[in-house]
Amino acid sequence: MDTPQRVAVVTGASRGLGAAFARVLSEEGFAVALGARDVDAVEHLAGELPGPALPHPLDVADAGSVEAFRRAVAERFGRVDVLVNNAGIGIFKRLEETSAAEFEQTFRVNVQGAWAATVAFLPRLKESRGLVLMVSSDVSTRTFPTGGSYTASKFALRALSRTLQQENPELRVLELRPGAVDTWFAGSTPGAPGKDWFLQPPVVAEALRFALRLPPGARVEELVLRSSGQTPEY
Ligand code: NJP
Repeated sequence: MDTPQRVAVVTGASRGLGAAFARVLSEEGFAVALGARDVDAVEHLAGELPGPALPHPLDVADAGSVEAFRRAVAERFGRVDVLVNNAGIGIFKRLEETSAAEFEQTFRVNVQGAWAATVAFLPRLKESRGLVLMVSSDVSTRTFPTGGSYTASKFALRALSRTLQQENPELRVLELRPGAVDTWFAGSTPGAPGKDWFLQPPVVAEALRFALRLPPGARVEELVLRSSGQTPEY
């Protein structure tokens, strides 16, 4: 087992926001466990980070995969100080066009996946009085046509975040609520036409750096971060 450097765990670390959070954590001196289904991508990212990294397969919708990831992190690092529940998907269709399988998968990844990763690492997080970053959305309090399954999942993630904080006052639980970010989200491509005003992932990851650098005894519970090019809908 490596020496007890502070340790962070990132779900959905293979690209987009997850990779940007991992970079900030590594720059801030954390050893970083990188979980995603795309193992090649997390291995590549691990090679680029300035500090120790553990790339590992992870499907947050699969209980056995979450347990294998937890065990690998325990064996390699033995502690957890930060958990970034970032893995997420979005399927945007009217309610009557959304299939049961699509609805179920959205909740399995965005809600149950965040719950599963949280409870897996909770004992270590409580020991370290750690930080849990829930990557939620600016739509965790509002709805729009075709956003039914996705917004419902983020409303649920908001409820999970708040319950986690209430049940564990020693933790710092941050519900991060970004607006539109230029990633691969929902089948998109970074830099695609019409996305020039979107936030870039490294900008959003600065919110994590801010939370990490807060003095002990203070916590940010919720943070909405939108591009100045986005209409301010509340
Ligand atoms: O999207 P994308 P983002 N198990 O598609 C992983 C929220 N958000 O970075 O498994 C484990 O580039 C997937 O990895 P892989 C959004 O709801 C975004 O934008 O290898 N990991 C990849 O690394 C989500 O919670 C916007 O396919 C799984 C990552 O998730 C978070 O930001 C706005 C997985 C997705 O990368 C990151 O999304 C907003 C699974 N079963 C909130 N399924 C936005 N982009 O505009 C997927 O408000 N992943």
